Amino acid sequence: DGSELVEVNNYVRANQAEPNAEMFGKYEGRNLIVVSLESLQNFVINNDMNGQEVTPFLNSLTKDKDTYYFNNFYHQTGLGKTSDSEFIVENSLFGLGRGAVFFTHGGNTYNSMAERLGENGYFTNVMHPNNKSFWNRDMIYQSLNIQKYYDVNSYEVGEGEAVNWGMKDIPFFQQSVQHMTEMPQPFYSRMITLTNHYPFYLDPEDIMIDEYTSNSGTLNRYFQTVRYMDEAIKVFFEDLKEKGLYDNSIIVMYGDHYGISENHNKAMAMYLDKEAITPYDSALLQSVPLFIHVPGSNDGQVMEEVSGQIDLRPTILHLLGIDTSKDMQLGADLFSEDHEDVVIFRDGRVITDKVVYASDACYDRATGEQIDIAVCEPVIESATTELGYSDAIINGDLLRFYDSATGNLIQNSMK
Ligand code: GP9
Ligand code: MN
Repeated sequence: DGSELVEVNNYVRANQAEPNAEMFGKYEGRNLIVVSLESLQNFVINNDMNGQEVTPFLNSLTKDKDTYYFNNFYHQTGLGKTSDSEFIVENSLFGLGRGAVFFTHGGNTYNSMAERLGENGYFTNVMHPNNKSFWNRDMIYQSLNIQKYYDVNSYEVGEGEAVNWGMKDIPFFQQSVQHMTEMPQPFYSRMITLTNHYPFYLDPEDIMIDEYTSNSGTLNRYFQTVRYMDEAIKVFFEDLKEKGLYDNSIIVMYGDHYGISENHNKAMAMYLDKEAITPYDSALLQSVPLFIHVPGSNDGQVMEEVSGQIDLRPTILHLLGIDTSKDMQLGADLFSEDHEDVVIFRDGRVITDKVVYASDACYDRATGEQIDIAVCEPVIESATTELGYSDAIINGDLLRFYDSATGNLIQNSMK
């Protein structure tokens, strides 16, 4: 009810992170490209597989003068997989503990990142070569105020250009850049790749590295589809440059969720040279890479802040000079001094710079040793609070009663 909204609002206001004054608005007016990298986990970055580099292009970005690479960033998705990551990024709220919020609460009122950008003159769109109703996207994109969805009908999928779940990433990126040349600027395009999806098959002509050799065909092939996706991103950057879209854009790329589940722990342990994968290891393996690539910034760094997908909305909007101080967000700007080193998973696990809480046990972050559960109590409590508030907002459709322009609660909700 309304009193719940009052409580959530008080919590959000009290925990807000001040934007970094130097970064706020630094890239105002640029196009925004956000790329969801299917199933990409951080363990492949700057790593090799039987002596072969898995992600040469992304590795070069980790050392690039125009790229902030976050190596301690985590996905926070649940059963909604890709759609959960979309939801988290757009709203800076969690998905739900059961089912996919895209299906169950697609008709709610939201104050999405797309809505904010639209109010600020952006042409907002999503690009993804799948059927428009998959994950209920066509419905919820209306609630998220996304102006156009470039679904599979916006692409020409030629002979041999589809694998696994649909269109291959290279032609997808090429045709997407073509669409971008025809968009009004500034635009916000959120792109969702598809090739690096379970079961991770490729046509022979797209294979660039060998399979790994373990008892898991899934993990063995994963390196190959990741390698293909890396190539596709390289082609994407080249195309943006060629079409004159590169210099005036910000490109944010992140892994949407894990690709290798715990069913493949034995093979993962072998690859990572460990005896076994513990709950502590599993939690840390949920790290996905985040790249914030800002052409011309000359400020590229490796960022070690513990963080998650929920932090993207405020981070991005602040770079573009859009105020979020009235918004109902649970994440915090990654460039803010106030950003805390903590990430909460949808299933209640928590990682900070000091501890990992997983499987009802508390671990020392640095050593992986199990420690007294009392050390984890404060973070367990704040995880319960934040997940509870997020659920309250979604289950009660509470943003109906919130005027995000003024930060006022709408009186109806007080009855
Ligand atoms: C489907 C694509 C993959 O359109 O986003 O979905 P996933 O299975 O990863 O949630
Ligand atoms: Mn996905």
